[in-house]
Amino acid sequence: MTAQRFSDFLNVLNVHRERLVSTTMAEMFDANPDRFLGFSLCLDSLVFDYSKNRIDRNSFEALIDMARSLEIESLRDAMFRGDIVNTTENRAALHVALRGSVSQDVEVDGKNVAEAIDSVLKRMRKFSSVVRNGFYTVTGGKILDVVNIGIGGSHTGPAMAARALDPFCDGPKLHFVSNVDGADLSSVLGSINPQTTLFIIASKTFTTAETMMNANTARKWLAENVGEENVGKHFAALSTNQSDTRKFGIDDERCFEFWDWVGGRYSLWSAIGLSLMIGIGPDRFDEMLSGAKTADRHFAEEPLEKNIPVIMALLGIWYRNIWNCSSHAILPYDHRLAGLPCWLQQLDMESNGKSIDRSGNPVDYDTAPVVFGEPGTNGQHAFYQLLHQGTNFVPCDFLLAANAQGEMFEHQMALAANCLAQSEALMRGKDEETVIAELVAGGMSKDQAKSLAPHKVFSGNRPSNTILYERLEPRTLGMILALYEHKAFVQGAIWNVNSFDQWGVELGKQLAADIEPSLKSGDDSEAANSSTACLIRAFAKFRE
Ligand code: G6Q
Repeated sequence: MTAQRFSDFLNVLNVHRERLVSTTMAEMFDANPDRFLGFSLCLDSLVFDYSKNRIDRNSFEALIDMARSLEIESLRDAMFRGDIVNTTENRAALHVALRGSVSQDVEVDGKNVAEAIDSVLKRMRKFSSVVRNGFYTVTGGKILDVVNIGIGGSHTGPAMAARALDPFCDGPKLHFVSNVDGADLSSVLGSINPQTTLFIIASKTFTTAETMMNANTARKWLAENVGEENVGKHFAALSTNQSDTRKFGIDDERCFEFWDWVGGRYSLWSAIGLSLMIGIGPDRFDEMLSGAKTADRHFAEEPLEKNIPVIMALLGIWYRNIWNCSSHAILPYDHRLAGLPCWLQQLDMESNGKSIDRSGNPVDYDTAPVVFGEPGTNGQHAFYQLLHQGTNFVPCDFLLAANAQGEMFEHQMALAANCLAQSEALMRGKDEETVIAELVAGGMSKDQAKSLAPHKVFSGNRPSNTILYERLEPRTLGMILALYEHKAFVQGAIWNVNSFDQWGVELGKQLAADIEPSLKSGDDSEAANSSTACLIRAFAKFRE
């Protein structure tokens, strides 16, 4: 029997769409007042409400059947076993091992994974404690500022988590520099004292152009300020490439290793988390790992129909492939999660923004949607117009903490009310009759009300998930992030793409290396076309 493919299920799912297309979610709630109970799950201190989706029991079961037929469970088990799931790079994807979620005997290249992780974690704990306690001294004494220099996966995770866990950051002040745009580095350099700063160069390869340029500039700046002989102690490195970290002048004792089986965008849990660990302390970092482990266990053990990341993934696929939604909004009503949409953008779009399947053939269906978002309520005053009245609906994830850290009661109630109101408004909408009645009650003539009404109608029936959690603590953050990682995994497995490579970022890098000399010299003769040539010329002119 030939293996089943995702496209084999599209017809079945489309039949469910046809059946549901004229049924509203509001009608489904009316027909089943207990709908929430049937379409929600709890994990630890987190509630996942997916009842405001355009599904009924039959379509939900069809999605689950599809996941089961496409052997999601065995693909998941292969990842947890350390099989080569990243086939184009011939690597395992063992980020789950970083939170202790794989068996103790998993080996890669003859080396025990759990032992390797444990030994680096121990060194990270020791180093971060010494830095936090002020026992690691540099030119000006103890470390007061830590600057993480990295980009992509070596930046987004720790920067997002440091912001999310800011109330727990009781160590040196954390800064993050990623962009090759000098504005990024210079604004940080302008705010720190070189004598009391530790730079952490976070780069798996230690060859990434932006990171190395920022690292070299920081090194020069330090040498000018503390003397070349003192520079070394102001640096630590997080990398798989120890020969280059040595060449840069960083002692092995301050080089924290990770491995090629940790993908960049999955690396927060590895040595890449060192800056965060210095900020929040090793115990809280452990709590974050333990939250992620709880999500791992849930993903690995719960049946598909009770499995939060599986359901998140299937709903995403339902909207992407059956309802043609090309975007997905991440709406944290938790200001500290402001970096989450950006982190998820990379996670989803780099993992699953692919059009070639795992066997090298073009896919004949859509894959990852565009992910975007802003913290509530800021987004409400910007792009929610489109969410409520745009021509296509955008599936949304709302995230809400019941308790805020350092809470201001009135603010928290207003924030939470807005969050619940938005998902309700998206679902319920407002019909023309109601709009007219409201306008007339407000003193408008019936004719005026009728002509204005179409602009004020909300079609409603727009789906969303809500993730409600007790409080944004390290453990909760770990759980939320790992749930989303597994969601991306399941989507990639169903779309049959390799979620762990990112060849799509290479071409631009190659061309930048070709173009940079022309920009420096102002000679456009090598430019590939008239657009690039003229832009090089105009650029040179503006710089005269
Ligand atoms: C993520 C990608 C990418 C990577 C950066 C930084 O999954 O691989 O975002 O993290 O390009 O790479 P280095 O850590 O090697 O500098």
